[in-house]
Amino acid sequence: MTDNTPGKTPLTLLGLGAMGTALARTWLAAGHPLTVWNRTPARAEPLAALGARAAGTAAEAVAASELVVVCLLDDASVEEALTGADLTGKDLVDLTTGTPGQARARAAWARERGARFLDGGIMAVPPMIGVPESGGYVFYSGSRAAFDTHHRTLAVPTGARYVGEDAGFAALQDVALLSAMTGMFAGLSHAFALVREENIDLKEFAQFLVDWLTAMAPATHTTAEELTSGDYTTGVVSNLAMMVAGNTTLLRTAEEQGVSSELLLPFMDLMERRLKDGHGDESGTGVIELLGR
Ligand code: FVH
Repeated sequence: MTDNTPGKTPLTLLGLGAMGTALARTWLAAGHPLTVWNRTPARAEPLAALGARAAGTAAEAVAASELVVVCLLDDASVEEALTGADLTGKDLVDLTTGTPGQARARAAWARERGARFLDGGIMAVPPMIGVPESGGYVFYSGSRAAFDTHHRTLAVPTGARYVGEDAGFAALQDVALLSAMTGMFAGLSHAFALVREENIDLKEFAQFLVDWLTAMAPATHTTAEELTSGDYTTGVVSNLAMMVAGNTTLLRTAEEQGVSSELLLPFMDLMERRLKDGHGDESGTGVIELLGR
């Protein structure tokens, strides 16, 4: 059965950790016949009570459905779980977080075994699964035909965004977003460290932070436009020379507050290098030139 036939597509899910369990619950709630397998069998029991069929081995679980979803700890666990399973004619969807290189290698590995392959990068945490208004989604890349066949089933737990035939693109964009998030959390940590010892209402301050970051976020589009055009100097609102001068105030404030600047310094060092290279009239986009290949 495919998404083009009446009824609910049966599927198999390998991996019942926090994410796998959340996914499984939504497919069961939507009425999809679901076969599950987990290395530690006890984790399948609550799902079996909800109607899932618990397979004794991964190979048996794979044999049960044309659509096989894996959501395991890492790529090594995918290899381990699928060794010995017959993937001929299967559509393998790998929601395990990994690198673009791992996704491309896994795609080739699956194709050699007769399967179509989709890699998925989950942009959600388990409580967002099955909650459409949470804004969660999964990036998918790899076989367009497999995505088209199973789009409706894959979109049951959370949104589904297909980003290309290159199997590495989902992981690449997943990791790029997670990397941006890491920078955001670094900034938030520094900001809270600056104010937390003062008589400042941290909950009110949190709202100031959210409002400010929300107001700044659209600058992301300007960065994309500048990178696309290669022009970093036209219409610049805040130039690099001004920002580097402003960094002195950020660093002195950290010192006054007794807070380490270690989260800020690597980025500030790059800004200074770009300025020294003679690009003071640019926006901050030129810093990216110092990072890439
Ligand atoms: N949870 C989250 O917030 C994030 C959100 C974004 C996406 N990630 C990725 O999703 C993958 C699974 O994450 P998870 O939250 O389900 O992880 P755990 O709860 O730790 O469950 C791990 C499952 O993997 C099984 N497992 C581990 N090693 C092996 C192995 N060698 N062979 C077979 N299975 C293995 C483990 O089994 P068990 O410990 O219960 O026996 C769990 O089923 C992950 O890539 C996140 O980065 C989640």
